[in-house]
Amino acid sequence: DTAGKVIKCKAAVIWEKSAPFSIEEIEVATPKAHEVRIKIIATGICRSDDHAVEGKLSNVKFPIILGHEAVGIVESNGENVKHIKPGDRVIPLFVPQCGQCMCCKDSRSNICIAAKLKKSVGVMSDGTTRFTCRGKQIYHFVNTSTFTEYTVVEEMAVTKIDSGASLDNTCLIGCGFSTGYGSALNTAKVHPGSTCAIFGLGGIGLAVIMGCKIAGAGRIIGVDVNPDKFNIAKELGATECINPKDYDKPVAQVILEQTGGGVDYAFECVGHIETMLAALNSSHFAYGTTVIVGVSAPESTITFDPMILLSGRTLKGSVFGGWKSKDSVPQLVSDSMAKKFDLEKLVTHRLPLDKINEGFDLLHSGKSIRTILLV
Ligand code: NAD
Ligand code: FXY
Ligand code: ZN
Ligand code: ZN
Repeated sequence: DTAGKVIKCKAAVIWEKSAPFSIEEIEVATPKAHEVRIKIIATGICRSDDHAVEGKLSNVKFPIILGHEAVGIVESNGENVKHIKPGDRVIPLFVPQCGQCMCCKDSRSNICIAAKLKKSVGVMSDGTTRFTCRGKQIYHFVNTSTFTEYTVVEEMAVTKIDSGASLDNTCLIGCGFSTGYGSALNTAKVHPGSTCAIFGLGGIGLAVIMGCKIAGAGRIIGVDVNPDKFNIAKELGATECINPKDYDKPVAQVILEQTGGGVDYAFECVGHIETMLAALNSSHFAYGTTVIVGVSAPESTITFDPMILLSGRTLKGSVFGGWKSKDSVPQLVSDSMAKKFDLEKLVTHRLPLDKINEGFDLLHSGKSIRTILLV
């Protein structure tokens, strides 16, 4: 029985910016009040983890334990944890839902104030961390930190899921699947018969396609500079795919020409300013909506003629697909168990946690969609 004791276990630590993952023995402290200690079973590799390694996410501090897309089992609770008990299957939530703040209480938003999206400093609410390694404090990542056998999160950043849910690809509901799927359904609110363009066909963009398809979109245009992604995009519902490298004019112009004036909904799932502008410029005047999902480098800015918006386009952003996390994740898990969508389509590789660096190599080479690390 480990409850009430410090746990020594294995984790993948990043000691400094751009360094490889180092498999280490760490100590995981007991959870304090309102905190939950979780045994991680499976965790996916998302491009945001790679952004963090490369110092492209604001306020990430090293050394750190990354990872935020996971499924696991509660090992023990701190005091005053109300709705979760040891043994429960859970998904950690990189966007928490405190239920008390003005954003949680407002039906228009899923971004809880406690998410501290732009100023998360990698510590728990008491200002300390629950991880140490070689005598040093190790920082947490976006309320989760899942590239480890055990983690500690706030109760508001974890939700109980069905006790029969798989302890494998269900991890994708913790980020990639839900982010893309919800961007189509909640943020864009794709309507039947509409035309959609998806820039970037990684885990996020492909999940957007799954959402567009379920919403009944008539045309779904996948855009990627890596044509190896086109088969899977079409299998999931893309009606056509465009490689910008095949044209000597801007891809937005190609899309305007092929759609008779632009798309109803454009999604940016890369994280580059150029593709954000291309998405915006490929949306139809008078009613087109563009959703930014990709995360750009800190301090980057975007410039465009305001006439773009004045003439009827809408530009918005979406974090975690607009889902209020604690409320929605259990239902998404149930929908997955009911085969409403197939998470396995997004999984290309499985590796043990020890081989995490190979998993990131696969992401860099463009060979993987999602790699699941089995912890
Ligand atoms: P990924 O690397 O698997 O996919 C990105 C895709 O974009 C790749 O297929 C790549 O070939 C393609 N691409 C690169 N340059 C391109 C270009 N110029 N034009 C068209 N396609 C191009 O990444 P992912 O895990 O799918 O994540 C995508 C983005 O979404 C990242 O920036 C990530 O940080 C972000 N993200 C945001 C949220 C959120 O809540 N908003 C959640 C998860 C991930
Ligand atoms: O991939 C999932 N989450 C990222 C770590 C952060 C996404 C939103 C960042 C907004 C500042
Ligand atoms: Zn992610
Ligand atoms: Zn809140």
